[in-house]
Amino acid sequence: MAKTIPVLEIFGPTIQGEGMVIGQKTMFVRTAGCDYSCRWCDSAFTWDGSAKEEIRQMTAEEVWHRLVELGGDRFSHVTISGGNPALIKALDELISLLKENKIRVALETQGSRWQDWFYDIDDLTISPKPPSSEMNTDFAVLDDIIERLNKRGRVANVSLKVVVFDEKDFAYAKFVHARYPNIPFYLQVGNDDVTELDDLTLRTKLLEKLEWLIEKTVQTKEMNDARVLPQLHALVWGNKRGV
Ligand code: MET
Repeated sequence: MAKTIPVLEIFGPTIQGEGMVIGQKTMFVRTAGCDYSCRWCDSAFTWDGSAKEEIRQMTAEEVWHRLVELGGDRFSHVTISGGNPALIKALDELISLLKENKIRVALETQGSRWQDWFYDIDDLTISPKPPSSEMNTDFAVLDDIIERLNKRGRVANVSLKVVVFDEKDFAYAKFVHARYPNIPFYLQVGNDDVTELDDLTLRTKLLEKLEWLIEKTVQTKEMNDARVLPQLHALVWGNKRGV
């Protein structure tokens, strides 16, 4: 029997709003299930049980058919996010199928689990979580992940991204960047207001936080090679799901 993937949503084409390929036109596949429960998670429905009726166990072929049904020939890039997609070994078949169809594949994970298919991801964003998440980073696991990718010469396909809400998070970001100095490093403005429905209010708050994060970064010598980004999707569409 074909292996299945727990899928919560498939949508697009849209653009990637975050990280190393910000602005890239892409489709999204969001998997269910996470080993984390970040305090400010913007996709808590992937792990808190609130959307469990929406989870579909899908084969790689079924996911591909749905992507084509939605996107037709208007996409060449697919982003797999979650939840933590790195919990799902069975994603190997989907990744192979996408590549057979000349689709570039991006994936977002917190770096708490290794999968051999990490080697096949074109744009792999590893996003260890800072103190404000109330999660603890297992640096032995993260060291192992980065070492494997380094040994295979995957640096051009990988980035680290740390979301920053406050001073403690910024100190954590400095620590992570210094620990893996050869990996392209992104700082991202945190969104505290994942329930804010007024887009204008949200935009104003997020832009103020962006200004703060830029100021911190320009004043910090350890961040000379860092890139600071907002969540473009939050600025454009607010907290709406499926965009
Ligand atoms: N868990 C993944 C990450 O930390 C996917 C996005 S978080 C909702 O990057």
